[in-house]
Amino acid sequence: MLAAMNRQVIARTLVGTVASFGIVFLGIVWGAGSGAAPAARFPQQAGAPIQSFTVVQSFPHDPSAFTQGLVYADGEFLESTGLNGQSSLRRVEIATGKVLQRRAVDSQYFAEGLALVGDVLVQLTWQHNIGFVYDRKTFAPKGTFKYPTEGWGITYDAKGGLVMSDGSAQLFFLNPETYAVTKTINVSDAGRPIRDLNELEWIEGEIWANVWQTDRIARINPATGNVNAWVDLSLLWPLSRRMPPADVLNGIAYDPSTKRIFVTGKQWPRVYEIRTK
Ligand SMILES: [Ca+2]
Repeated sequence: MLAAMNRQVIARTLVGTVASFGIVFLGIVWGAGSGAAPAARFPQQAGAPIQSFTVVQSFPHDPSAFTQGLVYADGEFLESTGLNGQSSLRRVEIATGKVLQRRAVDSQYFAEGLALVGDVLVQLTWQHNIGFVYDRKTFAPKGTFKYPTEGWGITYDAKGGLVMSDGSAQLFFLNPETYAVTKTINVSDAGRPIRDLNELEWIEGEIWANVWQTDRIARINPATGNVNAWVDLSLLWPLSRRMPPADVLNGIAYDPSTKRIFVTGKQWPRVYEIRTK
């Protein structure tokens, strides 16, 4: 009787142990594959299709660059980096990652997204409600503008206009001369708001957005805010292999003349040219 009870206890304990390991194992798989995002961030059952990718090629990237904005222009990258005391505006040689031109941002500011609007560069700050405008060629300051929200990402193209994110599920369309808000859209997938929209890029009429703390990019319909598709980049540089100080995936740039898409992350040592599939 005692022996039988013991066997039962042992069996229960074993089942419990196996179950615990199972949960831990699932947790590891989930963490590695999803960017450790809370499940609530993404509709897992209904929602937009999830796309995979291939890497066409990759390039060196300054591993100290806490990338907050990435723009392609005239065969080079323009980049905004964050962190207080390390924030900067840069022009970067794509093939080598060499910083060709750099302007430091005052250490009181934490720089965020970057957009090229004609002859000027527009750079956001995180919590100071101020945007900086620079001459595209010289990086000389040309003015500032205010906004009431946090500043996260910003992108511009002549057709789609100037669009900014603030970490919420909302995107703000700005007048590219006055920076006044002209329209907002709410981003959702299958009716669920997609928060933490970060670095942005206009790509072929869609707004692509990094979702903070995830390895996914939302491809957003600018008219409705609906997510057309997700690009799952969790296998690009899996979290399990990512060592500090490398932080989250952030930074999307597009070369419309060759249809090349570039992505990187905060303090990542590479920039990747990717193709979705
Ligand atoms: Ca961008």
